[in-house]
Amino acid sequence: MKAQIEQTRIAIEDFVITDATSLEAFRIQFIGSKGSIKQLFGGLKEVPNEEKRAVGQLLNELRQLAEGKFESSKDALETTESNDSTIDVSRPGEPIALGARHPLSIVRSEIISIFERIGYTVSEGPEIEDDWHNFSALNFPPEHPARDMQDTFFIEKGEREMALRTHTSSVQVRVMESSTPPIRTISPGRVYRNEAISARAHCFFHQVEGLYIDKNVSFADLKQTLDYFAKALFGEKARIRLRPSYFPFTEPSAEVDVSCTICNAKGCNVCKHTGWLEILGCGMVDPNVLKASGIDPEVYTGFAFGMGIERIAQLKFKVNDLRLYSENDVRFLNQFKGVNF
Ligand code: 2NM
Repeated sequence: MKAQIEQTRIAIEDFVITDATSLEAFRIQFIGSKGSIKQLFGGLKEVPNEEKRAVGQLLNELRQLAEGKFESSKDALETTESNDSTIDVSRPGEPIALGARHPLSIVRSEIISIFERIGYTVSEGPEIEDDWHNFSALNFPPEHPARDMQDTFFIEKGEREMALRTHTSSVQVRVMESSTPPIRTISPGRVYRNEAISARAHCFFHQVEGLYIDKNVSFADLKQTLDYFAKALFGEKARIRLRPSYFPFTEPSAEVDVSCTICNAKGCNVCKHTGWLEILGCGMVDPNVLKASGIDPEVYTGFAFGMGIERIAQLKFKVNDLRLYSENDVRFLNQFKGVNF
């Protein structure tokens, strides 16, 4: 009996199962109701009483061996079968929902690309600034209203008082301090103002400011640059006009309007029947600003300009509420699917 059990054990181990047919043959030969294990169990009654216990245990182990081999072979066959026959590789995939770029990102990329074409680099700086880079170096007098708590978010940072930058001109101060002219750079970035949130104002928005410093840079260079920019952004038909203005960091200063692209300057709701849309501020960098950053105003001159990305995006995409830019409502964002820059 023990010899028969041993033979069967070897036969089980040597049996090669490669497919469903050999699996079934294995089951019939060893596990089935007429299989060899059943027969061996049948012979148990012939075994002398004092050996029954030991032989019974050997038979149980034999059955476990056969059943274990059967189950694991069956599992292995099922996974290989599904690998090579149940997956239809020609079936079309499930569509993946595509996102859209944010309108402010689209417009920022477009503005950067327009200025990169005429040799401007992109510079970035910290959003938490000191008084020097945000105000003093930019010729803001100590009592200027922008330095008021009502207009600027101030932060205690250790011993020093810091502020959330109110414009990216602070980045340009850092560029002027750390390099020598010629300088041609734009600084896109987020800026903060202490304002109540409404359709027309937000406590943060996005700017691109530009700076060009070299020998003999003139106001005419500024006008040509802005004319090129307006035509590149709004189309060849766009024209610009400059109105005198005031900024602490430029002298003279101007505000720039572009001819209304919506009504072709004929007059509509968006341009309030003026035919013109305000898009940016600019001017010749004040000699005090150059001096503060270590650039000699007797040798160099420069121009600077600044614009709000929200404002440009509003004109390009007819967005009528500033809050839409930061609410992340997918019904708003999905409208920019496929709009590329
Ligand atoms: C504006 C308008 C006019 C400006 C000035 C400077 C700097 F750093 F050179 F002084 N950067 N940007 C500037 C000038 C910004 O935004 C409406």
